[in-house]
Amino acid sequence: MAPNIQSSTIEPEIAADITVDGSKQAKREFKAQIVWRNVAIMTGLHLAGLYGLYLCFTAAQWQTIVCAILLYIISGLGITAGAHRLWSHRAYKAKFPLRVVLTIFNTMAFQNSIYEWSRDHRVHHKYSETDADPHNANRGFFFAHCGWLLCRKHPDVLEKGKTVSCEDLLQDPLVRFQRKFYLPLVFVFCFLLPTVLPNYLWGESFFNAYFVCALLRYTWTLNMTWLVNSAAHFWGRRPYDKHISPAENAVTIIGAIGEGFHNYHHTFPWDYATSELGPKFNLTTCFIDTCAYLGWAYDLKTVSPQVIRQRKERTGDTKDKGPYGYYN
Ligand code: ST9
Ligand code: ZN
Ligand code: ZN
Repeated sequence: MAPNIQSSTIEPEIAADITVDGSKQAKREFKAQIVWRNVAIMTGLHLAGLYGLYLCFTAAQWQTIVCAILLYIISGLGITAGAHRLWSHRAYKAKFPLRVVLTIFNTMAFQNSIYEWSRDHRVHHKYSETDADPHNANRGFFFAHCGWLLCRKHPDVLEKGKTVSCEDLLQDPLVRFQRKFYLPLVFVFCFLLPTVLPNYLWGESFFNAYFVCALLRYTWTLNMTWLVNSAAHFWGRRPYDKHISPAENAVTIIGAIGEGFHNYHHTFPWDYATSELGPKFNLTTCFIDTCAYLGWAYDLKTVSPQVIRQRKERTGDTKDKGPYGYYN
């Protein structure tokens, strides 16, 4: 988002390189710069989300709560089936009507434009757990979760990010349109409609609808997404590649509607199902399968069971059978 923002410098981090003679030499000094505007907005948003949760138990109608849950799933699909599996990884192809639906769902999620989200995500996969990874988990749980959105990016992200091609994204007119009119579209789909529809359809107050269906639902969906970068890069089994941090994480498998099979996903990022279990425990895969049945999604990419088995034998942690030891 807008780069002309107030920021301040915190603890310097020295990146050191080992030279040929073995001595350490300071290569470059990197000072993380906090963006206070983002800190203020995110703090306010989370406080408002908590107030929305309070309203769920005190004042909101049950239809409003059901609506918030549905909007969490819908906007979540805009990230998982849209920005992630379709646009970032090209794990399947989608016809125009499905891309329109996913663009609307994605805008409702307000997690940066499809272009920006996919660019950061491709860089995350290519330079995972290095300074060039926008949410480098080696900088700690909080940084990977949301700290990376509260400070300026490491110079390596910008520098090495240039090596990651994103031209294909801009060839999609919907991606270009969403990027061009991003903030007005976010206002309509993330905040206005979730506030107005509950009032129009079942007479909920604008106040309750705004705090529950817009702010609480948005905060919740953000955190379920962020957990994939934080929790699923720290905790869980690694049956496919024990040498990488991403793990099969049960909480995010459910909360991020199928995106928590993260050891599998980083090993086979092109698989549209993000898991060898197919649609099991994976609402997003069920959604894409349904779209494929309707003819809206096609060319679904998968990995053969033989390749998966060989990879598990070669690099997997043999103690780890997968989530809950479900498969081997
Ligand atoms: C949000 C995103 O929450 C969440 C993403 C999560 C990803 C999860 C992935 C896990 C797998 C999928 C699981 C899905 C599960 C879903 C479950 C759902 C139920 N490469 O960024 P700027 C260059 S957003 C190459 O401003 P600063 C580029 O030239 C929340 N180049 O950097 C760019 O200019 P332009 C709401 C790059 O100034 C320029 O640098 N949004 C790259 O350091 C400046 O870029 C917010 O809170 C790159 N990767 O600012 C907004 N990146 O764009 C927060 C940058 O014109 N963001 N460049 O081409 C900001 O305010 C700022 O971005 C900043 C950094 C302060 C963080
Ligand atoms: Zn990851
Ligand atoms: Zn990915």
